[in-house]
Amino acid sequence: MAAPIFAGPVTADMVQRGSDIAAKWKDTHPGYDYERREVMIPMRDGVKLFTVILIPKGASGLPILLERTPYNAGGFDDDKPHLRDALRPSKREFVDDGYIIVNQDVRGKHRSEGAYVMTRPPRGPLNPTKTDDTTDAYDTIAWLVKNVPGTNGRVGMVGSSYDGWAVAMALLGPHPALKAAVPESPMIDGWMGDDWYHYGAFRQLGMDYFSGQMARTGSGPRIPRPGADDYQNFLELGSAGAYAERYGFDQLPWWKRFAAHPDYDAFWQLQALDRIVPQHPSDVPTMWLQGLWDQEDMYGAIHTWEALKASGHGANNHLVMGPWYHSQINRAAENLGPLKWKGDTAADFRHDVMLPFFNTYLKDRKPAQPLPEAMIFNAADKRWESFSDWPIAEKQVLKPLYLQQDFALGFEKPKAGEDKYVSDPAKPVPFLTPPVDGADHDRWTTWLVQDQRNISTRTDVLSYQSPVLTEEVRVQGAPIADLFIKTNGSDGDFVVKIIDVYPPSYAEQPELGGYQLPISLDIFRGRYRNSFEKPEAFEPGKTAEIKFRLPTMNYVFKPGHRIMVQVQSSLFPLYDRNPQSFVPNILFAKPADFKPATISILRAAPEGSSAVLLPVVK
Ligand code: PG9
Repeated sequence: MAAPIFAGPVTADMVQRGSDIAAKWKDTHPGYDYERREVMIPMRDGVKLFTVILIPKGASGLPILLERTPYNAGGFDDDKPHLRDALRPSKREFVDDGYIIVNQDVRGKHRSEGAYVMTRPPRGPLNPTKTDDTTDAYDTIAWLVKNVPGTNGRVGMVGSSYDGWAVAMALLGPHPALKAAVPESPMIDGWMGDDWYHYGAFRQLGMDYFSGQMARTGSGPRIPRPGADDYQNFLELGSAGAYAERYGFDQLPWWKRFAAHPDYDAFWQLQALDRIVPQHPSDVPTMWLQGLWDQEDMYGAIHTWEALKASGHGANNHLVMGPWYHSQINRAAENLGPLKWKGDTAADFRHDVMLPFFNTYLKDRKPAQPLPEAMIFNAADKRWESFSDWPIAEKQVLKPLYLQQDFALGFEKPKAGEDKYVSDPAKPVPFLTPPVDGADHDRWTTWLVQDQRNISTRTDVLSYQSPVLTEEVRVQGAPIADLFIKTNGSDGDFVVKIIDVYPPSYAEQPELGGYQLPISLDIFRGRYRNSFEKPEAFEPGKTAEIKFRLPTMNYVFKPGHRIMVQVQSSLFPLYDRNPQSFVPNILFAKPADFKPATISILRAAPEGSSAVLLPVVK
């Protein structure tokens, strides 16, 4: 017999007739050492931006540290009673020292109102509205100094990458309360050498960013992958345009603008901040900071700083280059891949240099040492070096290191001769050993220090090597790749790498024996060799010069090591394949356009000798 159902009295309080969701929940934060305010700050056009303000309890006379971001200003732990635990570790030094921390969503992202535009160009021909991220930063700072309790009325701005771009934008017309700024790895010129292209070669692995950022106001999806290996996924789909079409990118207005401008035309030039910032130089003390192996924004900080210095604004602008991958300044940095440093180079730098830099202008506290013009890590000696005039022009010569017969490398000019390889778009050179997973953070952030032995024996990679060094070769500055080539294709890419080859056995760190460590590398799309705006086909059989600047080095090739230079024609699938036959827009190259090409590197030609011009110092 079934047990009787208990049928005691049902009282009214047992029954929920509405919803179990609180009518109006108010956080109670017992024991918190800070107050969290969420406000909508009105901009001059009435649009309101979502802003999180974190005020230490009892704040009085504290400066504000502001970061503007498209990456969800409110998206950090708020269940931690101590502010230093709630925030990213990179803000800890500032919390400990006494700062009010403010994060804001840029227009149209996450909880901010308004329309989102990808790295919205400054007001002008590309942005006919009355607002941009200069005015939004200005209006935000004006509101903060008026409305936030406990401040001393001074604001500093910080942020990496997109957020670093937002700092650079604020500097185009800063509010008077903005007293110091640190753009970290800022995205500055998306065509020349930051996120989207490098010298015209498209970084197609970044396409997930397009959907992630612009499919929704919040976070968007990653592009679905048919297989686990992005080398195969991208190869099978053909061109970046075919990839975009398959995954519905025509829904993204940005993709349409982007894809219509593969060349360095007005669309790119009018948003290149290394051109624009020096036209509107500010008096705000600014530290332009980036990583020496920054796999995303290697170009922006140093080029903007150099342009400011060249136009006479070096006095309030400083350059910092750390031994870091992209944004590693905000993470632990005891090592970069297999390269080990003495201590946490990021935390130490933030504590010993960046915080004192802000404190100088936001708290009138004199630093122990004034910040030099440039501070650049020397990864060979594993220490920071300070420069009062970078690069040390009078001590530096650009010394050609020639590609020589039998794949030797040396400072003596070679005799005529050439080395050939077949670049086959059906078998592009991988930038990372496959399988490649574009979402693998560890491999992505360290690919620039990956051992190049993985590809140096390929027949389509030319590896030139110096004898074992008997004396150190010290380099400080930006090297230049200068190749004289012939190809039977009508287009082609050129990758040049400067590599430190470790001794075959290396007792200090045995796993580095024979390691081929890239110190500086980049890719150049050959059609832009004469003009970035007007691409030109190669003429088969005619010598062409491919000359481009490589990333800056502050390094010592030590006795016992060798210097290597590698030349190849693809870095796949990070960069899209060059079809090697000239088409109007490589993004939309058709399968039949992709053709193998035989490429000759002329060691010496009447026009010149192929070399890497090294910034050697005595
Ligand atoms: N490198 C990223 C990015 C910046 C700007 C535009 C697109 C991408 C970033 O880390 O924010």
